[in-house]
Amino acid sequence: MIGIETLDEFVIRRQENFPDASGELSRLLRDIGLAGKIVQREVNKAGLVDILGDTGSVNVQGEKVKKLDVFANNRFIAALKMGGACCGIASEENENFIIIDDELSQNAHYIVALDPLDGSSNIDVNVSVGTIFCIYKRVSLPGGLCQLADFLQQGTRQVAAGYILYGSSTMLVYTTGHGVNGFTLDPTIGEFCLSHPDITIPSSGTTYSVNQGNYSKFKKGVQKFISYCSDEDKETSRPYSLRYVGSLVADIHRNLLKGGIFMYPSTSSMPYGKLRLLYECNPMAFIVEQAGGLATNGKDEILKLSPEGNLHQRTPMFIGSSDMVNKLAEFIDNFSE
Ligand code: AFP
Repeated sequence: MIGIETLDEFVIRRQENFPDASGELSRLLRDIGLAGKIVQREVNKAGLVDILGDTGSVNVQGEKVKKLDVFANNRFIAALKMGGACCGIASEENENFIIIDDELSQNAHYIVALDPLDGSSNIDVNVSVGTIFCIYKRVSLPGGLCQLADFLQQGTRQVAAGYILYGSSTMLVYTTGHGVNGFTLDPTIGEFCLSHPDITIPSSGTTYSVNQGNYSKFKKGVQKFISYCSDEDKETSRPYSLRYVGSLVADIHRNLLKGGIFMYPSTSSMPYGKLRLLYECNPMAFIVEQAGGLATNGKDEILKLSPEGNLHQRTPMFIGSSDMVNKLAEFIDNFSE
C-alpha cells in the first residue's frame, strides 16, 4: 500500500542494513507484534465480559476464559515459543524464568523479558494498559539451556526494547538502539503501521507524573522537587500540570511525545519503590534515552544498574525530559538526608 509502512516491512528494511543479521531479532519483533494484536483484541472486549460471560465459560479452542493478565502472559509465551527465536522468557507473571528447550529455540541467541499486561488494575475501569518488553543477547552458549545470568544483564546490554499501548488506539513503540519508532494498529488491515517515525522527547515539558498520594512518604529532595513543580513561575511555565494514569506505559508514552517527567520514588514503606528493573524500568529507560531523554534511580542511570540476582528486583525511577530529570537530581543532591 503506497505511503504506508507496516511494522514487518520496517523491521525487514532495517535488517537489510545489517548483512550479518540472522533474522532472529526480526522474528522476535514479529512474534511480539502478533501476540500484541491478539491481546488488544481481548483488552477491547473487556467491558463485554459480563454480557458475554466470563469466568467458567469456554472459548472456541475449548480453553477456560482466564483473567486478562494471565491471558496476555500465555499469549506472549506461546508466540515466543512458537517463533523459535529465543531460548528463554522472564515474565512479571512467573516467579522463575521459562526455559524453551526445543532444538530450534536452544540454538537461538536471545532471551526476552516482559511485563505482559502492565497496569492491569486499570482494566476494570477502561483505562489504558500496556505490554513492556526487552530483548537481550544470551551470555550462555547457544545450543544449551538458558541460564539466570542471561536475564541478569545491565540495561545497557539490551538489544531491543519496546512497549505496546492498548489505549484509544493500539500502538507499538520500540528501539533497537537506533532511535525510537512508533506504529499504530490499523484495525481495518490488522497491521501496525509506522505513524511516529524517529520519536524525540522534548528536552523539557510542563507535566509531572507521580503518585502524589504518597507525598508524605517521599524523601525530602523529591518532596521539594514536587513543590518546585507546583510553584508558580511564569518564565518556566510553572506550575506544571500533574498527570498520572497509574499505568506506566500510558504515563511514559504521554511524556515521550509531549515532554515531562515520570517519577516512582522510594517511599518509607517501599525503600526500592514499586517498579521492576528488568521488565519495566530498563526497557523504558532504553526507549526514553534513545529518544533523547534520561532515566535515573535518583543517583545512578537506570541502564547502568547491576541486577542483584533477582529477576523481580525493584528500583526507584525518575524518567523523562532531560532538563527535568537533571533538575530533580539537583533537588535530590541538595536535600539528601
Ligand atoms: P498494576 O499492574 O498493579 O496496575 O501496577 C501498575 C504499575 O506497575 C505501573 O504501571 C504504574 O506506573 C504503577 O504500578 C502505579 O503504582 P501506584 O498505584 O502505586 O501509583
